[in-house]
Amino acid sequence: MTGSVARPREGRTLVMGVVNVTPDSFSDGGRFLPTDAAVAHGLHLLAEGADLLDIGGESTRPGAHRPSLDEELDRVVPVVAALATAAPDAVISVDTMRAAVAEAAVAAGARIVNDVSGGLADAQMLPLVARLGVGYIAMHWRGHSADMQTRAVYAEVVPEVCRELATRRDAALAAGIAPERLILDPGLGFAKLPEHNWALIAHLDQVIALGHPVLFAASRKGFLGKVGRPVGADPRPADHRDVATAATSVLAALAGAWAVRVHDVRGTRDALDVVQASWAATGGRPSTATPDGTPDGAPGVTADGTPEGLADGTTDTDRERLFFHPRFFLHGRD
Ligand code: PMM
Repeated sequence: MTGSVARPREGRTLVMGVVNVTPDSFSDGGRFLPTDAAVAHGLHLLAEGADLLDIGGESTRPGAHRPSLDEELDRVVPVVAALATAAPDAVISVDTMRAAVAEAAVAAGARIVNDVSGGLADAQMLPLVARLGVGYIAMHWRGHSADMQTRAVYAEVVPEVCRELATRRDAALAAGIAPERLILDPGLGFAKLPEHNWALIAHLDQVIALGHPVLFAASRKGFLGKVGRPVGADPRPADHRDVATAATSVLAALAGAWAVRVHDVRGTRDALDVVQASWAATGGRPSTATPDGTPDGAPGVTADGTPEGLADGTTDTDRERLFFHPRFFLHGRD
């Protein structure tokens, strides 16, 4: 991070739990491919404190090949539908680059489309999301996973990623996606070498300065397997990277990230609770008042950091307002 420490103006950094319904994701491929296993895992992550669930049916690990549309639909839609029924309060995101999958998942209960291609993989995606009126996560991306690492070429990674992400932001807004429903993501590990990921982590404030909530997704990625290891040594295996992941989640929260996308929800919540507690010691959560001191009606958070209104009795509309309220997701520097 550069400059002073920043934090979300309201509330805490949210935790998005990963449910990969794939045979080949790098850290959990195959474990949650059966629908029942994926649904049970999603419910487990919610019980551990996930604020959102991200359901995906396509592995995007470097070198991965794409499933067919039908395969992806068959993996994702029954899981979204079952989770939306079993946990009607859960905020479900669908991790897909295909408009047809996004449309079916939203019909089944998803409220956010997480598109790692930022609208580049499917020309129908941005207009579809605009029409559906759901949340949209646009990630920095330079091409499909099969050969994306050949595109990890930057003169200056941070300004280049910010510039390319700003282009996707502008395309999303031009397609009619409401600005308060747009979330940006620097795309760690996608066409990026370890040094690129570290530069983006160190300068996450510049991504946040693009003016939208930022999703940070470092969980168990390869560069975390190499950190602290001697040159030439085997990297830590993916399921031994959760402590390193939690450390990056703390960095992201301090920088003002909106949410972190992680496999280990419980450990992440513990780590982010530490951030929350340290903020509490310096005066509690920031006020929801406007800069001139008048209340603006924006949602606040309860003492434990839960967004107000997420308790029983909250309507869909209220919840949408809480999760997408522009001020709730406005981040800035103190
Ligand atoms: N990374 C993966 C999958 N989906 N979505 C967003 N928005 N950002 C990411 O960095 C991202 C993603 C790959 O990780 P996984 O195989 O563990 O899900």
